[in-house]
Amino acid sequence: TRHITTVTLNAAIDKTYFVPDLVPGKANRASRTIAQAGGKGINAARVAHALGEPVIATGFAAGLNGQMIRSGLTQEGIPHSFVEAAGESRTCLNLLNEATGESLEILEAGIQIGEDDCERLFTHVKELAATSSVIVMSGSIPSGGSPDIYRRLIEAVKEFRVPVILDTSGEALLSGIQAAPFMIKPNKEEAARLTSEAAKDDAEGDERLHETIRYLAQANQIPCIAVSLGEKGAVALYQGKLYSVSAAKVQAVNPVGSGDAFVAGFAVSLHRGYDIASSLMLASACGASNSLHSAAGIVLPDEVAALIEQIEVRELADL
Ligand code: TA6
Repeated sequence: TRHITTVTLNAAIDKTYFVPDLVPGKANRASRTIAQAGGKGINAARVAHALGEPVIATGFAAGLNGQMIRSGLTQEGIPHSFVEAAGESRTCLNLLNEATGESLEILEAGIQIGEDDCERLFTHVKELAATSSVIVMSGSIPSGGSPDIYRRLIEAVKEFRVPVILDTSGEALLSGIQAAPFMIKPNKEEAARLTSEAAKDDAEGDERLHETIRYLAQANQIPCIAVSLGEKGAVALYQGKLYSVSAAKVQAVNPVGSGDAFVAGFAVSLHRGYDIASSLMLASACGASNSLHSAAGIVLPDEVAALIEQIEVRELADL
């Protein structure tokens, strides 16, 4: 049977410090800490696994931290096969202010990777692509890695005709979309940044966002674009049709990783062959479920099922 593959180039040990009230310039004591394997693709793998679907997490892992990432995943029962690289995989900090619910993330740049590391990864991802239903590529590129690594990676797996979901930002996204992945999930600012002046007309608000998405899809031949709008849900374009998906109303405990969970919900939907409306609902529910848990990438299937009931997908009539 086929499996979902997640690629995390910049895997991390995610450390979450729960601080009763975070005060800059003071010694802040944590009431509790969590350390777990992280990075966007790994979080997505955790969600797909929680939903009961077969998944293999890959990417680069380096040094002792890399070993901790691997053994953490093994303990969680999440299959993995990372490519070893030199140095130490990074640590990412999430300082969660319990008084406000706000989180302050400090993300390290990550290991130095070279061309030979990339070649080894491409070879490995191609092996996994042969048996994959979906490939999720998420997160930043480790320092020193060439900005076109996602473009080349997507091109390397094209022959397998497996849908690729690319969830990254900045230069990495700009370059990655040139290889026309199946789906991207930029936020509003990112989507606007990707759009050339040509698409920026006088439209305001929602209309402007819809224009941006349409332009992005047409210019780059990306079949599915979901723009995340946080608490407002998401707007998605699929096969020329625009959809809005609402977000469930929840009291978030830790929002970090909700975007990764959204992507995972969509990947699981593709794996299961869901239609677009069901896919968007599952994605949105996974994002909400994630935010209800202390650690990133945690969703509960029953909770997800209950949250779906609150979520509405509407086809926007303006096309
Ligand atoms: O989305 C949350 C998260 O996946 C954290 O687990 C943390 O490791 C971070 O993002 C990494 O983001 P980056 O964009 O640097 O790959």
